Amino acid sequence: MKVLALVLVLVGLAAASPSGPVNRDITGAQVIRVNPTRASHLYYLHGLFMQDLYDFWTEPRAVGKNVDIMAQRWMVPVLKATLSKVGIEYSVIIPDLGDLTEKSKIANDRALEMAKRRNTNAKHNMDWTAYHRLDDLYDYMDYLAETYSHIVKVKTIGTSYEGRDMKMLKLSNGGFRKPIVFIDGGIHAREWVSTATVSYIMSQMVENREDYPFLDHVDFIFMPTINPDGYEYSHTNDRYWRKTRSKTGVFGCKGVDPNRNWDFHWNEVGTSNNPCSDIYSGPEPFSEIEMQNVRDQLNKYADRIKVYLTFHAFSQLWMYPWGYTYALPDDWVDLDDLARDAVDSLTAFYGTSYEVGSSTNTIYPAAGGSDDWAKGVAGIKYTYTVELRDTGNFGFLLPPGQIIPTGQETLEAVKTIGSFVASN
Ligand code: 0X9
Ligand code: ZN
Repeated sequence: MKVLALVLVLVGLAAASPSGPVNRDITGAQVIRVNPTRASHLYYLHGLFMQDLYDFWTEPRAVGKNVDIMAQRWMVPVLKATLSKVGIEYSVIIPDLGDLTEKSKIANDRALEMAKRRNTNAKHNMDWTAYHRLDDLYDYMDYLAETYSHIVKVKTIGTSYEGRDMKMLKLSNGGFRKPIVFIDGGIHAREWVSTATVSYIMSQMVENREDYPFLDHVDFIFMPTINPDGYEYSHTNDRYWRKTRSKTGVFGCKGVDPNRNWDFHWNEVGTSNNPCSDIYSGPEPFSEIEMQNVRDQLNKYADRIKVYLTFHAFSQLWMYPWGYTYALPDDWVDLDDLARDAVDSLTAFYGTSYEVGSSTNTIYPAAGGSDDWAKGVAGIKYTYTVELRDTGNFGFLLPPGQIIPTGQETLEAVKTIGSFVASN
């Protein structure tokens, strides 16, 4: 009897987890915006964040910076009461996340349908008016390889936990051992605009090669989604899925935060040992096959990669290491200078503003990120994590109409980086 009771408690706990074993129920869930106006608020919110009871869409960063917290329906009153008790003001920015998510799915499905109808290319359905599924992206990469075979190679660098291909596109117009800019996206499944932006930049640079003269001196490697299982799952089951889909622990909770899984100061700070947490670092460093695969490519080209860019969403931040400590790398001024030049180009396009700084000092300490590993272990000097649009109005549900503007302005930043590498 006691055993049965324990099992029931454990099952209950698992279901209560924000990133629990089955689809998280977002019916009636709310996103609550909090503005910490004192250091004590920040401290309190950080404690709440580490409890893993809620899904923090933006994490406590600094006094005066909004924190957006998603609470499932049954936790909403608890969160509101907690905040009121400690005197932190809040407002509800999404009153029914289930409803909004459904509407946004309908809008994206319609946009996909229209894209398909407009399309005249027999080989692929890809465009940037909607968020596409993995198949469309991969068909497009294969199409680029076939159509631009003199400058493009597409390779499957391995498979994911669930057996999906992991495709990488190399753009090179020849030459011997040119410097490389390596760009990835989609490490966090729900950050769809990241995958879309990387594929947009890839598409522009391949299909309009002559507009990018730095390509005579620099090669590019693109991996638009390095967490394909998570990406697909966020389309089919849980729009807010962040992690990989590996089976790791008790309660049937799945997945590891792939950006806590890299073997550099692994699990030291800003991570969780709870397999149900969205920031679970994994049972060991590089437990995730997808991160092993990307690591192997970064290692393979390490001596030629001058810049590593990894795209996330959202908050509009251009960040450099370190993520595991408040200390800055010795050469932080170089990284800061290039980041500011890139952001100036980005902002000049549509006026979108970005913050620049080291990730710990800009958001929060979090160890085990790919950016830290790329610099600290692979020895790549310029490594950046970029949080794309927006600052929270739409958050993860950035409307498809913003994909192209986001892609255009980010391409400006990448052009600045490409020119920098070409002339150094
Ligand atoms: O926490 C993360 O992994 C990134 N933010 S997100 O909201 N997209 O999840 C920031 C990572 C910054 N880099 C490191 N901490 N190394
Ligand atoms: Zn992310």
